[in-house]
Formats: sequence, structure tokens, C-alpha cells
Amino acid sequence: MAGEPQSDCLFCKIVAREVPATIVRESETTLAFRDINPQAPTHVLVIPKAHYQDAAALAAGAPDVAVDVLREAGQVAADEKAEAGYRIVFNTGAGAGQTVWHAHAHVLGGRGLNWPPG
Ligand code: IU
Repeated sequence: MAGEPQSDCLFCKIVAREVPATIVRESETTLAFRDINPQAPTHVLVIPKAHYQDAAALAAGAPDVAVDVLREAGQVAADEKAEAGYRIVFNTGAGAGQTVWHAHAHVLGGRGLNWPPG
């Protein structure tokens, strides 16, 4: 069920501290940790603690938590001093490169970021 922990979900396991991650921020509803395959000097994932498969499902099922994720993403950028600019990305669907089916915001910064993304 949407919002419930999924036993086969890596990010639910990180929330439960069953899988290690380098956690940089935590709130009541969100967790932020470093991506294991960073694509920029700052590459942090911000996730809702509750399980939603993607950003749209999160926004539909828990809109307040979707706002929490965006607020925490901004705080990550501030903590990381990404003042030159940063990007918040929600890959949504396999065609867009989503590989983990638990909503997550990529916060990328610390280098120039091209547009359009690949
Ligand atoms: P994607 O948008 O679903 O492709 O992003 C998933 C990200 O999760 C990707 O950047 C991976 O490097 C990252 N990740 C991680 O940080 N820790 C892990 O154990 C695994 C993937 I598996």
C-alpha cells in the first residue's frame, strides 16, 4: 500500500537503517543521504521516509511530505554551499532513468550544469 514500508525496497531499508548510507540530513518525514555513484561534487538524494514509487505518487498521496522533500533539498544545497546554482531532479519512469522505485530528489551541485540534461 502507498506509504507503507516495502520489504524489497532499498530506500525503505536505508530509512530503517538496515542498509548503510551516508546520511547528511534527517527530518520527521524525510532522509537525505549521499548518492553512492555521485555525478557532481554535491550529489545527495532526498527521500520521503514513507514509500511512494515516484514524485507524482508522493505529491498525490502525501502533498505535505512532497513539500518537505523540496524544502530539505534546498537545505542540502545551502549546507553544501552550492550557492552558484544547483539542480533538483526527479527521474520518473524507466525511460527517464529511474532505477529505484521509491521517490527521491537528486540534489546536484558544485559544478556547472548543462541544459538540456541528457
Ligand atoms: P534513479 O533516479 O532512480 O536512477 O536514482 C537512483 C540513485 O540511487 C542512483 O543515482 C544511484 O546511484 C543511487 N543509489 C544509491 O545511492 N545507493 C544504492 O545503494 C543504490 C543506488 I542500488
